[in-house]
Amino acid sequence: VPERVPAAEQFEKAARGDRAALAYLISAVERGGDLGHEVARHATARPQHAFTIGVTGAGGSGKSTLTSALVEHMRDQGCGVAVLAIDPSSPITGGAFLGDRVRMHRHTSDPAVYIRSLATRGAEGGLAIATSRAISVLAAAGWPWILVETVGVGQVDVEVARRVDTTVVVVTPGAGDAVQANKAGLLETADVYVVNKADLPGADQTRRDLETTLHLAHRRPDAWCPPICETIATSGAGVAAMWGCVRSHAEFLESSGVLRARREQRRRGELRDAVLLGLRRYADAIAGSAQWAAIEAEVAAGVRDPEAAAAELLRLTVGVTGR
Ligand SMILES: Nc1nc2c(ncn2[C@@H]2O[C@H](COP(=O)(O)OP(=O)(O)OP(=O)(O)O)[C@@H](O)[C@H]2O)c(=O)[nH]1
Ligand SMILES: [Mg+2]
Repeated sequence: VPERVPAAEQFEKAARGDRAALAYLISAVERGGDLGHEVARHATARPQHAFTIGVTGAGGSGKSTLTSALVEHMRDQGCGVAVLAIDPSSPITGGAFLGDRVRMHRHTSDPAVYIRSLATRGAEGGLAIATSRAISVLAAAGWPWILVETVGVGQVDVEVARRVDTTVVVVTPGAGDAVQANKAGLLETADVYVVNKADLPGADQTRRDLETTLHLAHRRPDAWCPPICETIATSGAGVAAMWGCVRSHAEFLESSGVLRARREQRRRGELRDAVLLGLRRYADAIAGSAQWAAIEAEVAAGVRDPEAAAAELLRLTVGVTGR
């Protein structure tokens, strides 16, 4: 672990390719606290020119294999790329990440590839906020392309998936993935669909299911029509075409102004998250006060409406005069 040096200096080192400095900065924002906030402030102040791509889908759909194949393809194209593997499954052992590591191994000696996992669901504000901050650090350290692998079946994971510019949703043949992803609201988030494991039977049916879903869906306000790619991640087949789809979407975002709007929207969301987090902490801090205890006792006794009591507490403590 590098010693405590100012964040600005760590960023200079990280931008020159110092892996330890980069790891230190990401760990800092992952943990949060004063140092994490200092690092996040520096990251925001630095120039950032990264484009972020999320790869999401159900467990076992081939996201890691696909990400690895994509990294290989991007390297052939001369792109430097950082990979964030978001693994909420096991904060203790790192679970699936170890498996990912093995497949990613061939990239680890390449100075233009950086791979890192985030597993701390317990970090302040949760995984989605940690993801945004880690992305910001990577961008501020000069990484031009950032891939984020998430398991995208739960609501929280969909939240994480929304922290990127282009969202790639991976489904597999025959598993009812398309339906499942649709239920989770993931298909609405998708900018590019990938039917991975196209070597297995049922790939055509899955493509048709997706086309039907797309056809039935409301027209997107941004007028982008998400393409459907087929890949065999294990052999790399279809990965070049998929990269082409991602590039097309990136160009669309840029030329239409949607990129700017989306990023602004995302930052608004981050502000809201931070305010909510602050309010929650504040509420925890004052929960033991006499004022709180008195009102709480009335609510507990059933003589006072909880909502009205909450409004009163907010007015008295934060000065909020909501409903
Ligand atoms: N037949 C076939 N198998 C594949 C393909 N892509 C990945 N697999 C296999 O599917 C399994 C899961 O692949 P992963 O890349 O670990 O999937 P994942 O979505 O990252 O899994 P989690 O991170 O655990 O959610 C592995 O055994 C892969 O070798 C493919 O295109 N065809
Ligand atoms: Mg994986």
